Amino acid sequence: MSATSPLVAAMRQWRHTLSKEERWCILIVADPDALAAAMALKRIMQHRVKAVDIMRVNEVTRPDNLAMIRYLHIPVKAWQPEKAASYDRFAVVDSQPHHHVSLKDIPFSLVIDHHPLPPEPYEGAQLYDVRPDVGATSSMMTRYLQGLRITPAPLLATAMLYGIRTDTAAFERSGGEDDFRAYQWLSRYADTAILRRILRSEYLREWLPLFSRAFRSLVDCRGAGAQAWLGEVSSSDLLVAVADFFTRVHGLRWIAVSGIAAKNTVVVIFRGDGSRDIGRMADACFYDVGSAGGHRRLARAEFPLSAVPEGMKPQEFVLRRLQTRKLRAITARPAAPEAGTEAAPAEKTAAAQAATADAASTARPEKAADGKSAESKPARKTVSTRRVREHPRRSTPAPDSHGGRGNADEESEREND
Ligand SMILES: [Mn+2]
Repeated sequence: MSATSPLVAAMRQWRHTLSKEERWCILIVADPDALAAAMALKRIMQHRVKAVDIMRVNEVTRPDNLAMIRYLHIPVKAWQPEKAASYDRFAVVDSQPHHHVSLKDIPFSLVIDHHPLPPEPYEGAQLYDVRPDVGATSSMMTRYLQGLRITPAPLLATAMLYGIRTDTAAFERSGGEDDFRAYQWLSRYADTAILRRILRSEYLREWLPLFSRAFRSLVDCRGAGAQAWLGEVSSSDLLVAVADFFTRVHGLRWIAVSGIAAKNTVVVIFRGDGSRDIGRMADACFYDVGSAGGHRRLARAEFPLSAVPEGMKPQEFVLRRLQTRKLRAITARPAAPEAGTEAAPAEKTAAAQAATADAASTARPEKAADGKSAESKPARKTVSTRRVREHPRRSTPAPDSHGGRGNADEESEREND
């Protein structure tokens, strides 16, 4: 209590300066934490100003975030810079002015955030609270609500709970005492049925035909595994969403979901239960045609469509390799006598990073440690006559991290912060 009391005092003081004449705009880079923090700030300002609008400077496309806005009735609108003149004052939460081009030149009166401090101090804000040691801005806002003796309504409490949950990956990735206590307190007021509904909003309606393709094409592979072919997809994220779905099927030890993503590239997304090293399997199946690798439970391979022999369908090519390839020895291979302990670090790195990025969209992201350690090793050229490409393709990381989280939309940049 005492540790944050000066902050609460500052907030109280700031609240006294609010004027009924002023129209406020809260700008956010929309993700669950930002949306929740904006709702909380709006609640704190309620009845003390003429109007408060919440505006987002990015698009929202993730199904769970769309569900959050919809079920919690969050009044967020797209920011239109030409309307800036209709506001007297601006606030930003869960971001700082230097984070986004649309925020850069706006004179903010209030900044509350938990991302790292800016390179140069921000001048001009009446209330400035940036604490990188906190797991979520929603946790900071919870402390303010408590200090101001505001009991959050169920929808606000649910939003903040979801904000904390998302930013900390349910306390698996980050989150300290402040976040934990905030979470406990908010839980008393939140609507758990709505929270569950949001958590379960993993798919968009327009993705359903892909699932139908996945079920129709599903074939068993090497005993307890399976593969599904989705054909052309607009983004490899969709392959990730479908592959993640299959991890819920008990008895399926691993799944490979593949399709043709942009630019004639075949992408194979692997998910496993950990009973076998799926990263090594991805490597074994596709190392010689593109980039392939990952971790024990997550992996990814990418190769150009041109690597598929003439007269063979890409799905046959993928299946044949999945069924017949043997794992490569982890120790030195004849073609590369200087080999370290890992096979083909260069390829592994790109694919492992991509696999890690994919994982950001799942509830339990794997650590990036493997990818990083591979990165630190010198890249070794693989001598192979079958190689199509000398250099591993850098696959685009999946946008969805809540944090982490796809960047055509809100998550793309920061979903996982
Ligand atoms: Mn945040």
